[in-house]
Amino acid sequence: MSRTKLESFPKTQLTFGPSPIHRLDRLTEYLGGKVEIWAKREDVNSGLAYGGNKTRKLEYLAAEALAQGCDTLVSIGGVQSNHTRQVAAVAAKLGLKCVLVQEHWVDWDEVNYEKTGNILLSRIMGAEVRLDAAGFDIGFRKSWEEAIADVIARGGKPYAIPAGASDHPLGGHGFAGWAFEVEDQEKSLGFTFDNVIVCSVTGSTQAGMIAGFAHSNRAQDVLGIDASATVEKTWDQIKRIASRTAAAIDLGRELEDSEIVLLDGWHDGIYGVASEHTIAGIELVGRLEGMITDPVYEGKSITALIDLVKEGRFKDGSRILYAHLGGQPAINGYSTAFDR
Ligand code: 5PA
Repeated sequence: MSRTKLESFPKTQLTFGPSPIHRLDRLTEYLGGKVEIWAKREDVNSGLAYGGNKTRKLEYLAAEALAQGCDTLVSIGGVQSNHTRQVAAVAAKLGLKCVLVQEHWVDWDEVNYEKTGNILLSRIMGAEVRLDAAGFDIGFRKSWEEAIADVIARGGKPYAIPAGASDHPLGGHGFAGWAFEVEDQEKSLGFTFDNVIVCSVTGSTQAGMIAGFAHSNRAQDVLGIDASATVEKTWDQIKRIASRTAAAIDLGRELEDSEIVLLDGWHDGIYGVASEHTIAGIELVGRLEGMITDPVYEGKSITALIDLVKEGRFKDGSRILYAHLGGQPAINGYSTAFDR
């Protein structure tokens, strides 16, 4: 059975435990009250530098890094990557060194973009931050391979973590566990959610959920909201990681293409920049719920959720679970988006 198999993989505890689920009462009411909106909060899942979805994924990768005797975590992301900030926090917590390649994924011309938010936090936590001119791409990069080679040349033992901790044999495990955790929480709540809404870019968050929920044939109820604007690439990556994770935790069958649902209407045509519509969604949820979402990821997925409810995608009486994956520190680099 998948769950027992997942539990057999070593894990380093980095989160507080199960992340909380709560009802978004005022957003539910605002949207007519017929569809209930709930949130599961990865943005408050850990005490490590604001947590987020990567902290949960990294529980498995960190265990492997420690078992292999590695002394340096090496990873990559954009300048305002939440992932690299979480890698820096995990390295600090475990007493490891950290080298981060921060690429120019977003053309966002704000004075402090390369100084505030996530990158500032990574610097505070002692990571060696390397700025790189390369643009957005979720694939493997030369700069990352060079950073790994540099650690070896210095006599260190690197543990290589790809973008978003995604395209890695253990990348999907954290969110397969999330699916099982939701099923436990559903038992206490006394109902099951009809759909999950989740933002996707490098793919292992949704892929893990798919691998976990597939054991009870609910994978297709996970609605991925693409924020990469390279939708086919992200879909392929989700499929690959979901299949790999499903095999690793003994799902016992192949995944169907129909189980990987990635909606492409909310990426605003570009990674890392939000449209007026997305900014309005962020403000709406901030004003109704005091819940903060960012312009790169969660603002796009919460706006999708709002639009989908308004479009009548969910039948009356449905309960929708919004996976809040964190990402708030990046907002500090986007103040001008809210200057209206
Ligand atoms: C990120 C990713 P996946 O990459 O697993 O699909 O998750 C998408 C996502 N929400 C959703 C938030 C807040 C995220 O940070 N961030 C990346 C980063 O470098 O931070 C991997 C892209």
